[in-house]
Amino acid sequence: MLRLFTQHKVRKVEELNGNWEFSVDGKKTISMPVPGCWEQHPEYANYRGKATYTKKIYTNDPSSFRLEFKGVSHTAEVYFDGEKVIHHYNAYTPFSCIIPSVKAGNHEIKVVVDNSFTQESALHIPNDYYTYGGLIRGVCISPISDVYIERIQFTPEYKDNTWWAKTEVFLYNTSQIKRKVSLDLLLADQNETITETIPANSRSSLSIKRAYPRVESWSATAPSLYLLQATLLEEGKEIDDLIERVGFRTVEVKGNQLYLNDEKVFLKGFNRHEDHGPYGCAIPYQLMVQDMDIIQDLGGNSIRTCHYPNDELFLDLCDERGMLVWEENHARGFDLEKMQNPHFDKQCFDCNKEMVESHYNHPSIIIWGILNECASETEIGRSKYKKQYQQIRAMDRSRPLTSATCRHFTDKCLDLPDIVSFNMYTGWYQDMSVSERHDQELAWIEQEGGAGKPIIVSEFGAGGIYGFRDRAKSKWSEERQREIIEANMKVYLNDPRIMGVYIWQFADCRVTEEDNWFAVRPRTHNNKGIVDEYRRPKLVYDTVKQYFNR
Ligand code: ADA
Repeated sequence: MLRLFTQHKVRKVEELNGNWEFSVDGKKTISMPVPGCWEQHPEYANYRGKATYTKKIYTNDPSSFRLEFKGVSHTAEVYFDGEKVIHHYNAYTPFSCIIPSVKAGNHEIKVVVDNSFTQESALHIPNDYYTYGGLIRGVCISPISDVYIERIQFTPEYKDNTWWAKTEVFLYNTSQIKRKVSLDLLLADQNETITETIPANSRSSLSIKRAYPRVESWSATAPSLYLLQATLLEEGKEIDDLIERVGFRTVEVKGNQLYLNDEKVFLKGFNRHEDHGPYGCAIPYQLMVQDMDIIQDLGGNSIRTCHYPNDELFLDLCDERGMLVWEENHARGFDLEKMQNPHFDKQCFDCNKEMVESHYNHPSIIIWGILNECASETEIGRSKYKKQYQQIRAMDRSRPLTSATCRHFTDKCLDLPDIVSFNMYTGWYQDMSVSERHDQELAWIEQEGGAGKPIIVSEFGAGGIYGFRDRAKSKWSEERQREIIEANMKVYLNDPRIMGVYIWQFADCRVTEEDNWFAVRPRTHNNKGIVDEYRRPKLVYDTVKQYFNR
């Protein structure tokens, strides 16, 4: 299952999930499930390097094919019948390629996957989360017309007491002749047809903007969703289609507050890594649902996809549950030296483009975030932040932008985002009064470019090792974790100057041994979860539930 709804009726899409051949050395071959992380196999639990996945397919009809990967961790070299068809870096964004003129018969797809830490990998580095290996999200293939729909972008707007929306459909004519096509759009029982002649070997976008007087809003409490069906025809024959699922909602910053459909929201959130015990980052759908159920049981209404774009399947679930999402690009804790890796800028820009283009239509995503705790205290860092904010704003003006900083009192970028967010570990990394430190932080934000903006405490928390109970409430005990988190929630949840909090973190997650992370992370895990990596609740669970449900 790639999505929670059917995306095609005309285009025949075959999912390639299931067993693939897997080999590290080219000699020994085993069967490996896709989606999945190779770390789930006892022999590869700690393997970091290259591996090859292979899948045989058969087609009756000669055609061009579109091959899509929802996520490969972290670098993919894809071959079709031995010929390289695409290279992709970054585990957390989907990518696809067109394979032209495939003959009928048997064919082979081979993916050389690499999760090594090398100079060429600027974003996947030893870190306080684990870079797994494998085809971690779904794969699909489909015969594709030489004129087809690449993607749809749906932007709702509320005007004159009714919902409107702009629908942009991006088409690609890969043939060598111009093509006269018509596009049928169906949304909420309202139909439109647009005709267009697309020049040879070129892209084109068609757009319409119209009112939808009878639709219901999408909101956290009533997340109404609608299927937007785009069908492409040539001489009356259906040649391609794409179905998106959309919601009518607006997100706006007004003064120092965030509004969803003109209603002020306070974000009671969790930072959630895609990591779940033996499954690694390839979380099965039913466990995604369990995470959602737990977060809603705790009274959470928002999830921050720390620190990378999430699986579309999970975002579909957030759309259905009315869960408000801060989705962010792939970055955690890059100092200036790491931000100056020669591959850094391009890998960030590629990630931002793929994140916004592939996730634009999710109504649940209300905030785009970038560059968690990177070198925003430097002029060079500032120029990189500024370029990335500009890049995302050029792609999407319908959502506010933010970035979680830890460069307290030195950050040079607070004037750039729409929302100011900061990470604070009072009581864990620094022992002082929560309210005093909080007042210091807000006073500094006020002076340094954040005045008048919405403010989010994007991370606060403490470590608690599941099962470690201690009368002395020493650090790492569940008792101390509960005590620190309660002291922080008491301050933040009663401060009208902030419009949201995200607890660090929802669940424990595996971290890398490299760069000595093991030395500061007992069990080689980040143990700040409210639940552990198997979703077993810690003492703090009921305290969080009590405060978030007040
Ligand atoms: C930082 C970082 C998180 C995590 C956290 C911690 O704020 O953004 O990814 O590493 O610290 O657990 O210390």
